[in-house]
Amino acid sequence: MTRISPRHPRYQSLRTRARLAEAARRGLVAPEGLIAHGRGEAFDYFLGERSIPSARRAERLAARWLANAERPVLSVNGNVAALAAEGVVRLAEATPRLALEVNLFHRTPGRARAVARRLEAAGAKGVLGVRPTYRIAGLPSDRADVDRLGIARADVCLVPLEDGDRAAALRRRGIRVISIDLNPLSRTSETADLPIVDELTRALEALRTAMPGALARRRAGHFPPSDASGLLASARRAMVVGLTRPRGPGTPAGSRRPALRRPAR
Ligand code: PTJ
Repeated sequence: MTRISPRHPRYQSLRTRARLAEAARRGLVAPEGLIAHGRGEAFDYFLGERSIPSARRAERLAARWLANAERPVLSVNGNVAALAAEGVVRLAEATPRLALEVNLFHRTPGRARAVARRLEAAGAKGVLGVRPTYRIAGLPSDRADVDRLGIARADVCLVPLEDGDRAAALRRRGIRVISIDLNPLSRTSETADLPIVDELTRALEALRTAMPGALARRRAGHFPPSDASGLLASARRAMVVGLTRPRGPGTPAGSRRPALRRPAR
């Protein structure tokens, strides 16, 4: 792996890139996953690489939906396994009934096994979807291949870094879709019942943190309404602000920016 100095101002971001590139070389991440990551990074930059208040609200509500669900499923692809296998497992441990299912856009049997192995190495048990047992009708991509005991019968599905077609197909089956996607303009974000516009690892950690409170208030089968279009509008506004606020050179994207000042007379 490339050596990266911890003193580099973009150390964390470079390390994440290096980890994904290595995972792509090993076949866990699809080559297209590197492109998807670059797109996500750009949107996160606009947000200041932090969770905005509307994302926090969406995460608290999503924790309630997952807690109240009877058959919740978290769908895991190559990028998610490479970036956040531990975060996925911590959330599954905190959430009763939450099943983990491998679901790939660029599916090969080898990649499906690699994703499951990565989750198992992080402590996951009973990972579904390695050998799909059901096909979602009307969905042309490999994402249609799912597990009869998982996504096929889910009532709530958490879909990080997803594509819009599958989110729409899940909704047609009556499944409530929670997305995690930094792009508020993506078809996935626009299709989801509850879009979380936040970075994957931050979102998983926020869901886990909110889970004990959500479980304490559990009402099975109750899904408080979400304001999906309001959440997306807030994210778009936050990005516009992020793009127009001045930043000093070398300022980390998430740090406090100088307040706008009147020009000196
Ligand atoms: O492993 P596979 O075969 O299932 O393929 C996975 C990818 C990600 C390649 C596949 O699902 C894909 O092509 O996804 P898209 O259509 O590029 O969408 C991915 C979305 O995730 C984009 O809108 C990105 O902005 C967003 N994204 C990327 N990285 C992150 C992210 N959102 C949150 N956190 C991230 N770290």
